[in-house]
Amino acid sequence: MWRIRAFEELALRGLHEKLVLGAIHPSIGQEAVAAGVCPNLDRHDVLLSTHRGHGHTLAKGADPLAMMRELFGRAGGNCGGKGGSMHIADFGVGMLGANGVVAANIVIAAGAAHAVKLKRESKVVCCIFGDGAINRGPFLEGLNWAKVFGLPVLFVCEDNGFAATTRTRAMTAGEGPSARARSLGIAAEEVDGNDVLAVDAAARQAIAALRDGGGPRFLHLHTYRLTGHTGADPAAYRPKEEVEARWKDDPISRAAALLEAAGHPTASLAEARNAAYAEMIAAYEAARETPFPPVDQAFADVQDVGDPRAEAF
Ligand SMILES: Cc1ncc(C[n+]2csc(CCOP(=O)(O)OP(=O)(O)O)c2C)c(N)n1
Ligand SMILES: [Mg+2]
Repeated sequence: MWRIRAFEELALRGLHEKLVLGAIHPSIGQEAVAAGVCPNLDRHDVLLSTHRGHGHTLAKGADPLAMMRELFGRAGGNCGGKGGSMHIADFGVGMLGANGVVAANIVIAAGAAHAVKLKRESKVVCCIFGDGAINRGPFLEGLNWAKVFGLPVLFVCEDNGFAATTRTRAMTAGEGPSARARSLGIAAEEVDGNDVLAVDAAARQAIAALRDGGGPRFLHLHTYRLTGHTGADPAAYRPKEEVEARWKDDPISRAAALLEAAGHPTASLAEARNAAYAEMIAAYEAARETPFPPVDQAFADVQDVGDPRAEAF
């Protein structure tokens, strides 16, 4: 969680210093979701993420330097510096992609899991999406498909209470994410998403059930976005007091308190924090010094459609 927090604080610094090209969506306050879910996946398991995907991607094992280069549009970024924050993919660690289209990753996850089934592979697929995504059509399509074909997908609803500037509750009919999953016969569990141990336990159990061939599972994790929707959003649509109160529920402080209560030395917690910041500061500085991709590579790898001029007619 410290590594994710440090990466995103550095990414925000990069935004303010105009090093980041495009928008970034920080997950500060939501780190227990990434850290609780993703380490339960093996390297070859598949992960699908959202526009708010830095934490998920890091926790799946992606290289922070490649990610920082991607945010800065530099050569050596995960996608050659051409995707940016919302399109980071790293197939080497099973990270199939962040996604700027809300809910699109849900149907892609169903497709990836169907491929796993057809090829008789042992992988599982994990799809993390926001609470806003459950109000788009692909949510129903993806869950229905996964259930009908008994596919190994863990659907994780990372519920931070907001869809951009809107409180999701006000836009959601019925009982919400878990109830919708259960209505399709998918086993669903609701967990405090700021309690990293609870998330870890629920994810471990659900993933074990997937590996046993039990079909899709659903986790509804309650958390809170402590920053604005994007790095540039002052979040004026919610009272300052609400955010201040939520800082008291910061998942990192909570985990640190648990560790200290269990007798873990405070000094070693500080060491872990310092190591995380040192790693991410080094990534930031190295990315800043990395050249942009060469101009003659501008269109390489951008779209795999053969030659559109020849094929259009
Ligand atoms: C199909 C689509 N509609 C609208 C948007 C604009 N948009 C970007 S993020 C977002 C809110 C998503 O909320 P949620 O799924 O809860 O994710 P969160 O931002 O809270 O992590 C919206 C509406 C989009 N990217 N894609
Ligand atoms: Mg949300």
